[in-house]
Parts: sequence; structure tokens; C-alpha cells
Amino acid sequence: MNNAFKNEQDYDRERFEMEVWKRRHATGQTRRQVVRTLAGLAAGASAFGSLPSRGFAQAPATIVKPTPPDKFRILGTNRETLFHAFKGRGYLTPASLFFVRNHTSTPLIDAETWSLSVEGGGVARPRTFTLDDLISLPTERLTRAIECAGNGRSFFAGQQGQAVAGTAWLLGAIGVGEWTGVRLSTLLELAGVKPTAVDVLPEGLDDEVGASGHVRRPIPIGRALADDLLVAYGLNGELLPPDHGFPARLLVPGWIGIANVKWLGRVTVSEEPVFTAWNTTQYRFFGNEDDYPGQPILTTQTIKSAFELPFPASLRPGLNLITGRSWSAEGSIALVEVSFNGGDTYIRAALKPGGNGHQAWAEWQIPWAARPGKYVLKARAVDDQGNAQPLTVPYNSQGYLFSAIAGHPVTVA
Ligand SMILES: Nc1nc2c(c(=O)[nH]1)N[C@H]1C(S)=C(S)[C@@H](COP(=O)(O)O)O[C@H]1N2
Ligand SMILES: [Mo]
Repeated sequence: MNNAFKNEQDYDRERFEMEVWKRRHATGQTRRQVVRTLAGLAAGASAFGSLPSRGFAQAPATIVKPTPPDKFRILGTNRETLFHAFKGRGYLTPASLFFVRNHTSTPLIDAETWSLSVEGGGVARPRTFTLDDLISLPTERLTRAIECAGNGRSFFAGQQGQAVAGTAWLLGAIGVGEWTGVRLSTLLELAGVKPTAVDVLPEGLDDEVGASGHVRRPIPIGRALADDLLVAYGLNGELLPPDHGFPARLLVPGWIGIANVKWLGRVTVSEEPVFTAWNTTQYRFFGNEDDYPGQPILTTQTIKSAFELPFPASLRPGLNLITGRSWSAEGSIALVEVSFNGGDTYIRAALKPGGNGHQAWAEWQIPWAARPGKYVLKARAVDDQGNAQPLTVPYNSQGYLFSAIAGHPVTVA
């Protein structure tokens, strides 16, 4: 076999095949377990007596990976990346640093018995796909952000004095990954998607969220068939980690986090519009009727900027190199300006060359000769579509899509 004649895609495929093989052999999976939460795994383990009880003595975790307090904020079942933890960690967010938003808890899924079913009245030939099937289909790779609809929510209260419901994120409910997968359209075509299809309903294998059932966010067929919509099995060149959807998740670039359904088990194609909690009582704009006529369903994320500084931050007097990132769900970043006086005047920041991807983020920096005192730093971005960050955003009761310029308190002493 002559490697010189292989294309890049074949290399990718081999790499993922090897990873799947290694994972199987490392875990020695003999029992037929399709899905187990950590709690379930612990119970199963003591029944089988095959695993040391020590590791399972404590209460079941909701998240598998370590989320140390110098890198993450704990918010219920979720973990927010502290924005200053991105500093110096490169353009792509390492899997270990990626924020986690779990409606319940991370299920442990056995890739050997897992499969993804594509079914429903909107397909002529319902099909199931194993992980090996997905890996052997044409490979796509995209660098894109995944960002929670509620990222920045705490600024509704903190900056606009408006009480809103939901996880009180600062600005760290975002990560940029290089996602590897297969187009959802490829799977839909293999299943004989009908021209009468209307909505696609991806469903997660994690626990049901009370009466709302499994996480299911409907996606209109037009969006579902677009070239950039992936069933992703890789993050930054490795298989997805358990917390981020192993063995497969949806990647819906530019759309709010919830559309990127993790631990995908089923995609149901329907010839009727589909409604679940995730497009009726959640992820809609409930607010002033003038601001949000008809309580629209959220789709696209927005534009934001954040400093790679603790919140609030303390700095030493003298020259400080201030760094941050800005991002837009609709394009790439064209301009970032920073204010050191609470927004009275702004100075252009230098965008780091290279990165600045479409529907991802741009890294930037600006020097600051800081004198002792208390300051509010602000950063504002404009994207290549002409979107700019506003001074305020209209209230909505669940605090979605906070895109306004966010004040960052800094003490220099
Ligand atoms: N199955 C399932 N998919 C899910 C979720 C979930 O709880 N269960 N959370 C969603 C939300 S609200 C967000 S913001 C993103 C977060 O992705 P991450 O945890 O990989 O950062 O996943 C989405 N996909
Ligand atoms: Mo989210």
C-alpha cells in the first residue's frame, strides 16, 4: 500500500477507525450496554462485581471530564469556561476546556452497540447507521463555534437591571472546535428523504428532561439539508469526548447551542411541522410584543466580544497587553474596538492574523498603559456582514442572545 496516493480524507478515516478500535479494546466492552448514565454504570458495576467499587463510592457525577475551578464555573449541571482560561490556548478550544451544557447528565454510550436511526414519514427507506458507517461515508471537516443561546445572560441583570430566568452565564458558554463528520444531507438522502419533508427532529439519548422528554430540537428541512450541517463524530481530530456527544452529535453552524443535539440516537423526518419544548416554551423570545412580535423561535446566534481576564479582574499598573475574542454567528469579524473608560472613547484592537474563521471567533489584543484606579473595559465588534454590537438588547424573559457591549470591571493597583 502506497500512502503517497491516499487523499487527506482517507487519512482522516483511518485515524478515526483506529481510535474506535483502540477505544473498544481499552474498555474491553463485552457486555451489551447501549446507554448508561454514570449512576447506571455504577449500579451495573457493583452487580457484576467487575469494577473496583472505590471509584464509584461518591454520588454520580453529571459530567465525566475534570472541570477544575481555575478553568470552569459550576452552574448546576453545566460548566462555563472561565474566559481567561482561553488565553494562550490557541485558536481551537481544546476538548478539555470546552464548556458543557447538559440538561441532565452525560450518558456513557457504547459505540459498538450504538446506532443512529433515520426514520419517519418523511423518508422512503428508514435506515440505521453505526459509527463505522458514519466514518466510512464522505468526511467533512468544519471549524465552527458552538454557543449556548443564553451565553451572556447574566448581563441582563448585571448591566440592564432585568431579572431573567436561566443559567447565569457570563460569556464563556462558547467554544470553537474543528468538527469532523458526515453531512446530515448524506444520511437523509440515503434514507430516501421525500420532497414533502417539512421538519427534522434530532433526538438525544441522554435522560428525559422531566415531562419534556428527550432533548429534541426541530430543524426545518431546508436548514437540515444544507451542506454545512454535520453529524459530527470528531472534535479537534479526536473522537468526541463523552460530555460533548460521543459517539455523534449534530453541528448546526451559526444556530443556538440547543440545535447541536448531543448523543444523537434518532433523527425523525416529518411531513408536518414538529413542536417540542425546545421550540415552544424554551428557545423562543417572550418579551415585549413590539420587540418580539409573535414570540419568534430562536435560530441564529449573534455577535459578542469578551476579554480574556477574570471577571472582575485585577491588574498591575504599567503596560498590560489586553487580549480577548470576538465572534459572530453570521460571518467573520471585521473590526474590534476597546474602551478603557467605560465606553466614552474606543481604540482599534489588533486582530490576530490567521484564525478569524467564519461563524467562529477572532483573537485580538491591545496594549494598555494602566494607571491605578477602577475601570470598566468594553470591547465591541463588527462582522463582515455589517452586524455590530448594540449598547443594549431588548428584554426577553429567558435572557437569550445578549449581544450588547459588556462592561468588564478592572481594578488596577
Ligand atoms: N442531547 C442533548 N444535546 C444537547 C444538550 C443536552 O442537554 N442534551 N444541550 C444543548 C445545549 S443547550 C447546548 S448550549 C449545547 C452545548 O454543547 P456542549 O456541552 O458540547 O458545549 O449542546 C446542546 N445539545
Ligand atoms: Mo444552550
